[in-house]
Amino acid sequence: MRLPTASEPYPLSGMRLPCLVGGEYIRGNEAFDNVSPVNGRVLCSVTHADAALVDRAVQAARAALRGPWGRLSTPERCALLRKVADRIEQRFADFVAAEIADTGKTLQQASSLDIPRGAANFRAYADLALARASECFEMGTADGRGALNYSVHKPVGVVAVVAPWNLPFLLLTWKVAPALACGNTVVAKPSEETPSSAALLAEVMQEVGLPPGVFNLVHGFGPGSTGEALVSHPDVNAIAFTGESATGAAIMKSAADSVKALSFELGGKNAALVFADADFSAALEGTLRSVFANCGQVCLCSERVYVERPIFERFVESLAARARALKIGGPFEGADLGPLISRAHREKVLSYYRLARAEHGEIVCGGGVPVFGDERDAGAFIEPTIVRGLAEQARCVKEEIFGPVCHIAPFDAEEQAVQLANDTRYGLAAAVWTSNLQRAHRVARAMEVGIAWVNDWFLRDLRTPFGGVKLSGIGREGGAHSLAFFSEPMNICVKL
Ligand code: NAD
Ligand code: 6OD
Repeated sequence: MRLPTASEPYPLSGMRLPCLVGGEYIRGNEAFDNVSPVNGRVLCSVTHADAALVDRAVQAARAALRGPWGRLSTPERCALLRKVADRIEQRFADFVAAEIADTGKTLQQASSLDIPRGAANFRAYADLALARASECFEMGTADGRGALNYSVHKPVGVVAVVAPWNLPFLLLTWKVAPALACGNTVVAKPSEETPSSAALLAEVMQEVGLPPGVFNLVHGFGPGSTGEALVSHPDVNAIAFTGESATGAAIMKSAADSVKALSFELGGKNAALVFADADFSAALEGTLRSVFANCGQVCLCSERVYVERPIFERFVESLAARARALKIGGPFEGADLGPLISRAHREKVLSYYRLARAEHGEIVCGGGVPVFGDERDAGAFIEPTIVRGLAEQARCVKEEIFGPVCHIAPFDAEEQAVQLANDTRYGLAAAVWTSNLQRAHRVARAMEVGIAWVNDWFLRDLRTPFGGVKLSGIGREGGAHSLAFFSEPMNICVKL
């Protein structure tokens, strides 16, 4: 597939990005700027959806449930979703360019992970919805003739999809695809930081002929703005949200009055456990990736690394050497690490770098901001950072930072490693590095998380359950779990 080049303009450059409501593009007067985290320049402006426009979007979505979309068979719906995937691939370079313009992430990552996964999400859920079986139970009755119970899956109705900025297209489509596959209609709100790939998705939905109102897109902010208007709207039936745990709590409150179904994928403070018997270089490369991928802005990233004492010093030195060698730069520079999403987020991450020092941590590498001597100094770049020596109760060890940073500490025994990993209010993911097969199963199972990887990280099979425990989420998505969330099962009992 063709990739964009540095000299090509970003496809939405200078435009006013519209909302899509009932099949109509709306370019309102109220707008906000979309700013590049690479150099601080304004990329485009974005139509801000106020409460009235959100209401129109929800009403359009409700009306579409009763239109041609509601009468499509599952195979017909799934055929449309496959066309969406095909069209994303036909416009691959545009999507990649849009994603890297908004986020500054590397061309390599956007073209090998973010955009391919967007297309894959539509194909996977088309396949899964088609293959879904119904339950059927025969029962006895007093007259001896019996009865047959069978289930049908109906759509839940209007689904609000609220997405974050870190993997914008991957995470938006991860929810939009199963929602549509199950026959729902959608009002999607991408993060205000990353509107572009969602804007292109709206175009694709129009291009493949999705009936008006089936997919609606509203842009804007969260509290007191578009997001809150959407999640508190009485005619929204279900909310699929990915973002911070505190935002999840706020959305729960907004959704409570109308008792909406909720699926939440929230924050993490994930541990990596490296045992002395692990393949050293695999554990090193894997941990480098799990700490610094996407500039540390993946909910699954390891922010706490625990290493068995006999290899601790060697592991710290090697990880620090690899971190120092990471090339920081813009999307087209062959860099390993792009910028953070914004200057505001960089300030938050830097405040944790300062806090780590104040909490008596030792900065092993990084801890500051790179200086380029060019326009990138107006961006949101930051150094990859490793900290050691913090107390386990330090805020830097307890709170999600969401940047390219980890705390690294030694452990002496397996039970201690398990206890340290689980001593957190979050429970999303863990990575266990060991060559002892029994230990691998034992420790992975003991992790209080939704997803544990053994000798790898972020290896995804879309049929598997995905989500977190404790502050990291409510419910599971992925495979049959997504189909269950986005459907209402109904039992039909037929007396024979
Ligand atoms: P965020 O919670 O600030 O925002 C996410 C989305 O929610 C945005 O679209 C935002 O506009 C909207 N929003 C904010 N307040 C709202 C409100 N009161 N009502 C309705 N909508 C509201 O998250 P973020 O900063 O965009 O993303 C980073 C966070 O997301 C991190 O905490 C990360 O761990 C988490 N995350 C979790 C997963 C997962 O799968 N568990 C995946 C990716 C990111
Ligand atoms: O791979 C996925 O399906 C998924 N939801 C990843 C989430 C990554 C968090 O930043």
